[in-house]
Amino acid sequence: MSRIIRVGGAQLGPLQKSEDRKIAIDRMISLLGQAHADDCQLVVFPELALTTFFPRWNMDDAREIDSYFESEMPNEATKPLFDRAKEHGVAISFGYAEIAEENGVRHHYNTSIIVDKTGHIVGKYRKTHLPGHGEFDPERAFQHLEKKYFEVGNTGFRVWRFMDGIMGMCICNDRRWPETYRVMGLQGVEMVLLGFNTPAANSQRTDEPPGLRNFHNDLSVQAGAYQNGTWVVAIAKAGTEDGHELLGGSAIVHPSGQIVARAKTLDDELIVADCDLDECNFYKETIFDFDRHRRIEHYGLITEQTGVVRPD
Ligand code: ING
Repeated sequence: MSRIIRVGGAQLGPLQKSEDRKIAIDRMISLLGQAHADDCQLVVFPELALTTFFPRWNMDDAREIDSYFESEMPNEATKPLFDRAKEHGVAISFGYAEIAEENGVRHHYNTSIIVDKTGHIVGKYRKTHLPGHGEFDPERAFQHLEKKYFEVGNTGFRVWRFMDGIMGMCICNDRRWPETYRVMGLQGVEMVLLGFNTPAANSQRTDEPPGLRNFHNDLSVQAGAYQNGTWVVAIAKAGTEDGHELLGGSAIVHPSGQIVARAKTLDDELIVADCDLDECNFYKETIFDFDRHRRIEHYGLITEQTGVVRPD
């Protein structure tokens, strides 16, 4: 038996600060059309797919900051994307900056959603691991102010029964933390959908060897896939935005940890793979049969302690 989903990874090239959402949506719809023509059933777009990666800019004006956020979804800008996906009968997932009103308080999250082929939002995830810093840092070659503009997500790492499998989401920096995948792995996840906007340079180590970021990107998603017996679909917004380069390297990773599809450019580019969810079973039933092999009596520090405590 097999449970094959043809997945399209819709990498986006750069979005300049001056380019509005319509440009992003038009390009997403074009990639969606390519995916539909290739019989994809699910299309995954990057983190913060609707705008430039604005955390690189130091802003203090609330209106300017909020101009990068969506206060409802779908909305006027994104409705064409929802409508076209429904027309094609294709499920989609994408990331955006979300303003959510909870108990009368407005919260700002780095969010991603899964939308089924009828246009209904079936899952929402809000980014847990916010990298970078919360205030302007003059020492850095460029800013990474996610801790300034976003709150830590309040959804946790959930999974959803979807398209005959179990799917989960994470966002960008989350992919570097093994806890991200393991919490979903403990819920039986078979495909993790994630988008990323990763600066190609290190703002704190300008002499970082070339290629190291690509290596860390692959290492993170391949390890997460293998160690939890799950597919991982990791899709970039790539290329140079207002002089700042973002990493490419979008990839679809098999539960074995092998990359089965990989973007070659730093532009809008569709990658496609037939992902058989039953390929997860061997790993979940043998080497990573958690119930048989894990020893939680020895893992206490992982949830009892946040930082490092060294021996005296
Ligand atoms: N971007 C980067 C990421 O985690 C980063 C930030 C890059 C942190 C490299 C550490 C090393 O891919 C986002 N948006 O999380």
